[in-house]
Parts: sequence; structure tokens; C-alpha cells
Amino acid sequence: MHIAIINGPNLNLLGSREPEIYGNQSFEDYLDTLATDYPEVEFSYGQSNVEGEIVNLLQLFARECDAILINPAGYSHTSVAIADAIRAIGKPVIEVHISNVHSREPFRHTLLSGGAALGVVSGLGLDGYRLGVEHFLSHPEAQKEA
Ligand code: CA2
Repeated sequence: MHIAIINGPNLNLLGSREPEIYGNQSFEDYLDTLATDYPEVEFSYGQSNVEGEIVNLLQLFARECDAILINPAGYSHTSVAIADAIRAIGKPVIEVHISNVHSREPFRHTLLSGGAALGVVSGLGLDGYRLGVEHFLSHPEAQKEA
């Protein structure tokens, strides 16, 4: 199975700032662990701070991958364009949030993109990405239906 992971704005700073909210591991280090733990999965990874580039990544990865994990970060709460792209690409998408957005400021409680996704994992740290991988592996039929 080929799974793409897309991270949105500022997630390139993981591990270097605000460790009390986002932990102290860089995403690249975490992805190395994930790739070691799931040798049967091919991973592709993209990160962008730009909304339209995230739309482009969704369209690109949808052509070559079976399923997508996305953390649109701040755009989760505002982006009609990313929500539209998730609905348009015809591949299963799980949205991951490292922090529990529902226990934070009210503006983080709205997830425009999450509403377009198959499901949302929030508040379980980087483990949320692994849980998304587990879901895709244990529900291969989801790839056919999306
Ligand atoms: O909890 C999440 O994963 C978020 O998507 C993270 C976003 C935030 O705007 C969402 O409400 C919830 C912020 C990403 C910022 O990432 C940083 C990482 C390290 C240091 C500073 C920011």
C-alpha cells in the first residue's frame, strides 16, 4: 500500500518550538520510525506553508497513492479549497491533529477539511498518524469506495 502524508503550515517547525503542545520530535524523524515499523507501506511525504500548494499535493498524491493522511494545520479551520480538494480526489483521506483541537480555542473547533475527510484523529500526538496508517491497512476496502 502506498500512503501519502501531507503536513500544512508551520509543521516544518515540529520538534523545535512549542514542545509542550506539539512534542519534541521532528516530523522527518517520526516518519523514519513509521517507515521502519511498516516496511510493507510505501510512504510519500509533502509539507507546505501555502494553501494552494497543499491542494496541488492532494491532487498529485491522489494520482499515485492509495490513501492520504493530512494535517492541514491552521488551514483546517478556514480552507474551503482544501476541503473541496479532499472531496474531489476520490481517495480516502484521514485528517490528523497532533493536539486536541476541541480542548483549545473555539476557532479550532471548526474543521472544514475534517468534514470532508473519512475521519479525524485529534489529540493523540504524532501517534495519530500511525493510527491512520493502521486504519488504512485494516480497511483496504476503503480505497475502493472512495
Ligand atoms: O494539532 C494540530 O496538529 C494542529 O493542526 C496544529 C496547527 C494548529 O493551527 C491547529 O489548530 C491544530 C498548528 C501547527 C503549528 O505547528 C507548530 C509546530 C511546532 C512549533 C510551532 C508550531
